[in-house]
Amino acid sequence: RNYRSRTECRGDIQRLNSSFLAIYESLIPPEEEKEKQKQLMALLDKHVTKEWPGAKLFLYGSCANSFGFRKSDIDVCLAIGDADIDKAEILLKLADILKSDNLENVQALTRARVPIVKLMDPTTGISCDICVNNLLAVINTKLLRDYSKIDVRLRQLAFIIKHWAKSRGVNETYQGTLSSYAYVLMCIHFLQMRTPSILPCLQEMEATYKINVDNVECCYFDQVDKLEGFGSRNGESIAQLVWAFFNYWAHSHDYANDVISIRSGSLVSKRAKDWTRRIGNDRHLICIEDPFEVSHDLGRVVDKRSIRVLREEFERAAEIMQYDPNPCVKLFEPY
Ligand code: 3AT
Ligand code: MG
Repeated sequence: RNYRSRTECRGDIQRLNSSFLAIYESLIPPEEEKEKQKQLMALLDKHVTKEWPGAKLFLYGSCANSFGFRKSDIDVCLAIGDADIDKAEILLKLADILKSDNLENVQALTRARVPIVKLMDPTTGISCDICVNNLLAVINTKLLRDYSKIDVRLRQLAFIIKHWAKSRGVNETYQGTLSSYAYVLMCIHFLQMRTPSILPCLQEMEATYKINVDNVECCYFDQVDKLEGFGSRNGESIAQLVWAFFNYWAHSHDYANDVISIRSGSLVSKRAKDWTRRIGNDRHLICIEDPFEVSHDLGRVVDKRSIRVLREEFERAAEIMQYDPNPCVKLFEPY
């Protein structure tokens, strides 16, 4: 096999656009789902503000960042002003309150990495995880949503990549592969790096949004409606981008030296971040910098075994995109 980066894409690539767009369309959640989410949020809000009058609930993750598929669970963050609270205590109390309402499978998981209350609402059929004071996730959700408004190709690409990752079993952090959040960051970075670029770097522009959360300064240009047409100098289609994305991660990315960074809109070196060696469980075999918690590598879940699985999957996908007469079947074949 030829492991070198291919610069020549197959000649009939444009023929594949309609299949990718059809897959994208089929995964978009219908409007009714938004209504049901609001209904459940209103119910939760009623209980929460009764017990903690100053508290607020925020949606975060895929139900709010615009990268969610239909029938997804929702992620909710309970923001209680006080930083010194005992999260476990709050979650146990919250679970008690919610059990008394018509909600099912209410459980407090206080020892999880991110402690949560889980529940299912039989009225809307929606399952939901509620965490406490995870405000950085609320802010990174807004950043992702803002990026998605600039050029529709981001949402299309990220849907295809997430769908591929879920089909191929490489979207499982507990098995050492990557989170959906990490895949979306990879897509944003990839579109920032096209020539001409399809996405700008919002954190390098004049900040119109500034907030300090957990001692992290989060600021970026969020007036994205002013950036309409930003990517229009680049005419690449979704099929070309999917091809190039897999080709990049299969054959061009320098895993030994580079960190992808949407914060800077470029690659940064592992050496500059001191991510060249294993520290504790952080091996840094594929490096994806969090846009706000910059010491945080989203690739840290990846180990010696799973990096091979991931790279083989990128290579398989690149191969299919280059040669398969009907890539949309093979690409998403269950593993
Ligand atoms: P699914 O559609 O549920 O697969 P998602 O967008 O909800 O995808 P995740 O389940 O990976 O994504 O994570 C939920 C949110 O939590 C997304 C992001 O706002 C936040 N998040 C996840 N992992 C991290 C992380 N390692 N650091 C900071 N924020 C994170
Ligand atoms: Mg989620």
